[in-house]
Parts: sequence; C-alpha cells; structure tokens
Amino acid sequence: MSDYTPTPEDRFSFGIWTVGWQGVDVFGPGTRPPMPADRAVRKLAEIGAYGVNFHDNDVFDFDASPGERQERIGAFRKALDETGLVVTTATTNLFGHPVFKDGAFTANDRDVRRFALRKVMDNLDLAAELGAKTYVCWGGREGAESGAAKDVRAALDRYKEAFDVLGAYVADQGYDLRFAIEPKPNEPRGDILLPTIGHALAFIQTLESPDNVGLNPEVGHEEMAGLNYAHGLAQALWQGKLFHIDLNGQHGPRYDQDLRFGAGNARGAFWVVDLIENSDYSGPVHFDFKPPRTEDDEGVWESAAACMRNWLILREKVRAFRADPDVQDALRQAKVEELAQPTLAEGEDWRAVRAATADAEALGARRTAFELLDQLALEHLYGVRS
Ligand SMILES: [Mn+2]
Repeated sequence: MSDYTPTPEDRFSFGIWTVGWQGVDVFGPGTRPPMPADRAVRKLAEIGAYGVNFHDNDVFDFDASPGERQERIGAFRKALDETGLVVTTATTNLFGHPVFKDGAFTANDRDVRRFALRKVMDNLDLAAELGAKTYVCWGGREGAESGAAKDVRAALDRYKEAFDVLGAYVADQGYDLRFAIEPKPNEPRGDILLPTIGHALAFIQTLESPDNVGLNPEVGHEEMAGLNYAHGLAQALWQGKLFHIDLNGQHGPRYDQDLRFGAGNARGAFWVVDLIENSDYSGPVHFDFKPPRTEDDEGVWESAAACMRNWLILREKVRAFRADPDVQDALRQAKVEELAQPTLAEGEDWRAVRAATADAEALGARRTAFELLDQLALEHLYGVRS
C-alpha cells in the first residue's frame, strides 16, 4: 500500500478560510479561536500543501487601517517566502460585511456596486503582486429571497457590467490573471444568481472578453442542487472553461456541508478524480472544505490532511480501475470508444442518414454491459480489486 504522502507535483492547495474557519454557524458562535493567515500558511506547508488561495479579509480585517493592512500582508508574505507555498488563486470577500447584504455587483444600491468594484480592484493588485493566476468570483450574496425585490434581468446586466469593467482593469494593468466564476444555487441568499455550472457557462458568452472568464465549480454547490459534479466538470472542460476546482464533500441536497474531500458522496468523488486525472486540467487541486465545528485545532489539521490523502487514495484506485483487463474488456463491450466516432461518415450529410434503414428491434436488444462496468468500478472503490 502506498503511503499517500502529498508532493508539490500533486499541486494541492487550500483556501486560508478553510482551516481558519472558527465554526460560526446560524445557531451558535465559533468553537475555535481565530487563525492568522500566516499560521495557516505554515501549518498547511507542514502537512504537505503546495499552494493557497485567499480572500482579502482572510489576511486583513475589512476595517483595517492602511498600516494594519501592510503589517498583515507582510506577515502573510513572510510565511509564504519561508515555506515556499505558492499563491495560486485569490478572491474577494463580497459577502461578510453588512454593506453586501443585498449583494455586491448586483446590489440594487448603485453606491454599493461601485464600492464592491473598488474592493475587487484593490485585491486584484495584491493578487497580481503575490503571483496568483486565477481570480475566483463567488457571488454568494448576489440573489434574493423574494420575487419583486430583484429585477433579475437588470441584475444580470449589472453582473455582466462588473465582469467587463474588471476585465478591462486586469487588461489595462497588464495582469496575468483569469477570472473563475463559482456557481451556487442558494445559501446565504434564498436564490443565488448563476446557480449552476450551466447558468454560468451561458452567462460567460455574453461578456466583452469571454476568453478570460471561466469556472470554479464546487462539489457541494452542484450536489446541493442534485446535479452530477463530474458531468458538470466534463462540460466545463469540453468548453475550455475549467479554470479551477473547489473540492469538498456533500451528502445530497441539503445545506452546504463543505465536508472534507472524499467524505459524503464517495462514489461521486471517485469519478471526479478519474475525470481530472484523465483530462488536460492544469490548475491546482484545490480544497474548499470546512473542518466540522466539533473539531479542535488538531482535528482541523487531521481534516485538511485527509482531503489530500483521500485524493491520493482515489487516484490509486482510478488508476487500478483503468489498468484492470476486466475493466478494459467491459469498456469494449459497453462500446465506450465508439461514442468518439462521428455519427456521420466522412463526406456524408443528412441524405445518407435519411436513406439508411435499421432494425430497431435488433438494435434495442443489443447488450450494453453498463452494469458490469459500474460494478467493476464499485469493486475497485470498495477495495476488493486492486
Ligand atoms: Mn461550499
């Protein structure tokens, strides 16, 4: 058995806010003390992470003075330099402060929207300075609880305007940064705009510079809506839009659980690792989870280390699955490769298809072998084949 030790080649990264979450929820205060960003960096390096992602206010408080801001950024940067951890990604907190209670880019109040754009531009400067290549945009407060309070079409106009303005800012500053939209169906708003991968993909096509905007899909956010995360990732890859991934665990449609990766829907996690390992995705293998409120500091690091360990365990299993001669035979029986063959032959058009005949009864009776194939996958996952 492998020892599942993370290496820099695995490109594992964590949000500073993940291990730093104090456990505050709607029913009670935090159960853990605050964690300065520089401590998070040092501990993540110790357990084998490669990189980090941060919100501006993970590093310094919303109301920090310029001096405090510089001091906190200095400590963060010192920890990065001393550990060699890379800032792969950055993002803006546009949800915590009461100013964002009705959203940021799509707040009805125009002054709030202008404030939000300034806050993002400030942190884009810091992101570029620290070497981030991806800038995540999660619009958790962009939405509504009621019908008449939000003109959704006007809100989408303003959402598009925000990405166009920020895209122009990044281009004018010469920053090597791409935006990644993170869809979520609900929570904290009753209904959030751009609720799924599909909504976000369609929205991106309306932007001035669609090439510079992609997706950061999260396991829990798609599964909260009952959707298949691996299928969503596959479509994002197919459209050249998988810029980043947020990995965690979720037990079906309920509140956003943010369990460690591999917990929750374990079968779904198997197919996610299989897809990413067999794709040209080149971003970080990023974890956006929350150590449960029950855990002390030791439990936080056990939970974080388990995200990476579960990825490596599942990677070993998907590799064994793909290498198994019985699986290869089942894949042939299931005609999986035949789907890559165009439906029309070279030089054919609709006329050839229209003129052809088929015995539908015979076609309907053909074997698929899909159950055989899926059972082999489950047996690899359950550990009875290797
Ligand atoms: Mn989440």
